Amino acid sequence: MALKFMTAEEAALLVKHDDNVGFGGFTPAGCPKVVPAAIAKRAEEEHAKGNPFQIGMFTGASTGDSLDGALARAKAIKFRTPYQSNKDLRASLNARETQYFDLHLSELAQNLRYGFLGKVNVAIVEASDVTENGEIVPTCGVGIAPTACNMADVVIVELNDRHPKEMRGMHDIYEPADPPYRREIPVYKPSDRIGTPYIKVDPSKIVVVKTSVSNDGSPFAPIDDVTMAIGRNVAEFLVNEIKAGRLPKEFVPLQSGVGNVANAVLGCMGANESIPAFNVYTEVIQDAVITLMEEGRVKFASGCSLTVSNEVIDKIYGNLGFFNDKILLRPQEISNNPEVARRLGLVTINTALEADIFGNINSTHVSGTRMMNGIGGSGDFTRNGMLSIFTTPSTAKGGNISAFVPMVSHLDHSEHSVKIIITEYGVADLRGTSPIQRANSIIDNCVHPDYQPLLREYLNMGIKGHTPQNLKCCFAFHNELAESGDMHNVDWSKYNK
Ligand code: 0RQ
Repeated sequence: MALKFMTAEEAALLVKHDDNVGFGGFTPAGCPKVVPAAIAKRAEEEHAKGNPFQIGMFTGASTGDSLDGALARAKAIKFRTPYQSNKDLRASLNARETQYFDLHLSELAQNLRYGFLGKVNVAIVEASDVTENGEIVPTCGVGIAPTACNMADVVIVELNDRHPKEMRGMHDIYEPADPPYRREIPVYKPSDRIGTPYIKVDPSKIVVVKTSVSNDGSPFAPIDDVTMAIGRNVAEFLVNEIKAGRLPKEFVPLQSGVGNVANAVLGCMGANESIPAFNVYTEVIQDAVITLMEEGRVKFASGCSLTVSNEVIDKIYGNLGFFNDKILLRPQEISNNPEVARRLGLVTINTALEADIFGNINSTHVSGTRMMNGIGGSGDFTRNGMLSIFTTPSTAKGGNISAFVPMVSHLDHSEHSVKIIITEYGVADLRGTSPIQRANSIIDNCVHPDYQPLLREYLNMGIKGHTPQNLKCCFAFHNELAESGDMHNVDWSKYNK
């Protein structure tokens, strides 16, 4: 059957006010661009006429500015889940104009199928190829695209010729059966293929919009001394774990979060000859992984997206013969799957916004109230990996904020899941330690020297019980930040009355 072709503006008319839309892609990689921008324009036109126009949004994770940014600025988002990182969207949800709920990334697709989140009316996905029998080959990010396409009444495909048809084979599309029929997910090593190289849908649901636009890129900031020191500390810690026999000498697959710290950690691991060439089983494959692959230090990378610079994506597409059997892109339900993370025994490395001295982590809420990005995949991996590591610079905002506080102002990862914390100063190994031992280890090894005396005083206030939290003082760091803009100014006597 012949496919239907449309312009982005015509396709945008297929989306109605109050529809729920599932978008393909993961981070800016592989997200649709021209149709969301056309929907945003349409929303502005409807609003100008006094008509309501808002959609519910399911995405893989964060997206590009032409998706989250454009729709947020057009005030076209009724609700949004999961992870986001766009400044205009962040402002909108912190103003509570957009209703946002944060989910573990592995859970979204199944929650959609279970019917927990309502209908998916329309799917909008980017593809490198689409065939008349309904085979859709994604581009450099998958996300929730398979589930969104299967559930939607209408599937709008942005066929983007920036991505070659020859990348067919780089994806492994698989949706597990739902309970009570689910079986094990048969991924036993990162390179295992368990699905198809395309998403298959009824071709009568498909409309195609031809495009030729690059991913919205966000180049990484240069790696500074603090980030580099964190990277070195992680690499040295892992070498010691291998030497001590707690990590197998063949090593285990690595998951690393997104951003500069992750890139620095990977760079330092690649440079450390005591770590054998390794596999990556993660959600976001970044530039550093591709460099290490070329150097023979990374053998295989399974992820949900190639979140790389446009320069690196061109390099991959220009040398598919080399990369095609070393990279596999999966739906986030599989890349982030708890069962697979536990089976493969991942070393997981994610970044905290703040941690408390007892080992609890806040990854999402600034001062307990303002949403930063969301939990993303950090919970999927932290809870289920073999060895979960959190990294953070010891301070933020020029030193006025200590990343370590008496009690986190919001909890994402509890003391029960967090095994190791690493800053530029060193490593706190929390395995097999009691709350007071954890606190001493974190203060001695990770906390910035400016804040060590204050936190030691906190521990020595004479509070009884298993975990010596002083409920009168535990948010003094946050209160002082709000009042004077500097956590250095904490004076315990002001609170401990
Ligand atoms: O502010 O942007 O104004 O400079 O937070 O901090 O140090 O640049 O670190 O970019 O790696 O982000 C936790 C947010 C860290 C991220 C978080 C301020 C700081 C700066 C950013 P500026 P950095 P990063 C894979 C796994 C959750 C999801 C996850 C994240 C800005 O890593 O979203 O792990 N993680 N996903 O100044 C106030 C504090 C602060 C603070 C830092 N305590 N209070 N502001 N900042 N600490 C990804 C996916 O799932 C897709």
